[in-house]
Amino acid sequence: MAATKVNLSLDALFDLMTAALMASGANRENAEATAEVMRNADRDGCHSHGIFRAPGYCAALKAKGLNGHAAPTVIDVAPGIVRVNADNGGAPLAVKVGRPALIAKARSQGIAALAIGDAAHFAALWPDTEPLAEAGLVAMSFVNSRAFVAPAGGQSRVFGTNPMSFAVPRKGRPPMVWDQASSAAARGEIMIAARDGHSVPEGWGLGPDGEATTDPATILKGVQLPFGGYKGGAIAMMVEVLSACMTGGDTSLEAEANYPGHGGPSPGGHLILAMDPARFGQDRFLDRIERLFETMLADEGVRLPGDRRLANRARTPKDGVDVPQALYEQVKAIAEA
Ligand code: NDP
Ligand code: PYC
Repeated sequence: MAATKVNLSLDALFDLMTAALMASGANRENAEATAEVMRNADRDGCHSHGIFRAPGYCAALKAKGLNGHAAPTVIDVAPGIVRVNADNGGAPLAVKVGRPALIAKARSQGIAALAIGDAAHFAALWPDTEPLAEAGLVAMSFVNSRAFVAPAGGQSRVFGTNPMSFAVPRKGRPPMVWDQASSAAARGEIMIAARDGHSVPEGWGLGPDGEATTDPATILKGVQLPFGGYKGGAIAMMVEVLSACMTGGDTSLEAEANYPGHGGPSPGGHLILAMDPARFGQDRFLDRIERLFETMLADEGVRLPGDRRLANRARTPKDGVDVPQALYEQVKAIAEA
């Protein structure tokens, strides 16, 4: 039976999550930065990283596993590298604070990196890259989390679900942005399947006994698998190196070992790259991108990544977002406590 839903406007969703985060110990600046990213995830139809994550953020704040009064600082490390010391706060505020310096460096150097080693990332990644592409830059973002995923061929947890995002500016249109886990599925999708009593496709994970299973609760106790066998496994490893080892953040294994078990995010590594096509001398860049996409789309059955998200974005300001009643009551109770 389908769960009862409550329909919320985007503003009501934002206010509810901001109130819950503040009631859990965040100041307004930290709460609003995090609530904005969750609201935008639900707005765009990415429900595994919308209000679904609010109870986890609140639990981490209450347990002091996440600094709700974080004051991220920007450090100019090198001509092409900016670092944000995130003060063990949430990634959304750290990224927001570091973005202007990243854009300035990418424009002056052609390519630049933003390194964050002590922020808790519990969100979708496209909010990291989309604003950079809106500023005319090609962007990539990489983040690790706790150890949930086995290397290809293995059965032991080594990697996070290690997502990455890629964004390209377009001529007269919103940027093309893709954003995906390097596991066969985001953990959030498996958690939602377990909550709603659905099975999941084969290939998403193994049980604690190492046997393949389609039962989400068993996979959550066991291990997730990379997408596409050894190819996804290599990407998971690359994301681990770029996000954790290049920034000094915890690897997913270290994050797991240090995890206090509050159910929310743990600090880890996060790297964002930005490239300026103009500084690469590519004055026909936007036209060539359009030609590439036109050719792709001429093939029936092809769509661009991000198109589903943009369609939801056009719809939800009018239609609002449906939130499971139990989740709504949970977040409301936190906000009113
Ligand atoms: P999905 O598999 O749902 O989507 C991955 C990408 O593929 C999206 O850009 C999507 O675009 C695109 N896509 C889907 N179907 C098609 C198609 N038929 N043709 C072309 N493109 C397509 O994402 P995941 O489940 O892997 O990840 C969901 C979210 O979870 C992401 O936002 C990710 O950042 C987040 N996440 C966060 C983690 C963290 O540690 N913070 C860890 C893991 C995941 P569209 O959206 O338009 O469908
Ligand atoms: O959905 O895989 C996931 C995830 C991990 C950390 C945050 N989201």
